[in-house]
Amino acid sequence: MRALVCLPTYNERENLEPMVRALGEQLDTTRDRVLVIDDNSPDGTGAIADTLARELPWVEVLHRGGKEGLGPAYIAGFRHALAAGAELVLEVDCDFSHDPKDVPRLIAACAAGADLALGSRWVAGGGTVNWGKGRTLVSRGGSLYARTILGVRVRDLTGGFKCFRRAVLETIDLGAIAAKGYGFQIETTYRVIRAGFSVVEIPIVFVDRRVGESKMDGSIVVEAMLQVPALRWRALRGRL
Ligand SMILES: Nc1nc2c(ncn2[C@@H]2O[C@H](COP(=O)(O)OP(=O)(O)OP(=O)(O)O)[C@@H](O)[C@H]2O)c(=O)[nH]1
Ligand SMILES: [Mg+2]
Repeated sequence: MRALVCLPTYNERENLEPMVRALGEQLDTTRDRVLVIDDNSPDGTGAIADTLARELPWVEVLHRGGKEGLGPAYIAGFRHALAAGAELVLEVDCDFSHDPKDVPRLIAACAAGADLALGSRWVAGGGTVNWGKGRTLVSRGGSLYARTILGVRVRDLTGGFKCFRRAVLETIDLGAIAAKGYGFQIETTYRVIRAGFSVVEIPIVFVDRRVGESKMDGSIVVEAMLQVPALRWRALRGRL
């Protein structure tokens, strides 16, 4: 298998089918796969995923017991991807904020040598559409805060559109990652940099979700803010 796309879902019934089909158009479905990771969505997203998996041989579903947050869902997806032999492992949101048409650009960056390719809003050519001042401030400010405290050059640390080479996920200690929300994205990228892998940022335009509800809340922002200095502290003490 070349690439496995991890697609975490929680109440994405309107988005899931169009998203999976749009991904199928961008992937080489003879050697790439999509893994839906559903946390027992009350709106029946899991059953829609099962129907898609019956129709499309390149779609798989991982059902989890209940909503545990994005971090644990992705870690379960990463473990599945490694066990299944994927060379590249991607993270993509199911709400069309990440354009499926950008997936080949992330894959190409890894094929060209990057260990981790990040879809980035905050490099030249990247950006956001339909974002209010508050949301822009949280995202830009969050990345600036994290990048300053951690001392890294990456500009978009909180994004969740990524492509990892498998060696990266085999090397970092997945079991040690505790963060669940944005903090999960910051922590994985920081661990990858600390482990000496190369990270490239690929400009993307991030579009606000059109359908369904956001699962973001203030507690996710607070978790990430507290976790950044803790990460740096652990790294300075040689424990990361
Ligand atoms: N399996 C699983 N998926 C989740 C969980 N929380 C969010 N997701 C999915 O993760 C992706 C990103 O979540 P969003 O709610 O869009 O969060 P966000 O992109 O930070 O916020 P928005 O700006 O509102 O889009 C979506 O595909 C969600 O369905 C969770 O606890 N478990
Ligand atoms: Mg979203």
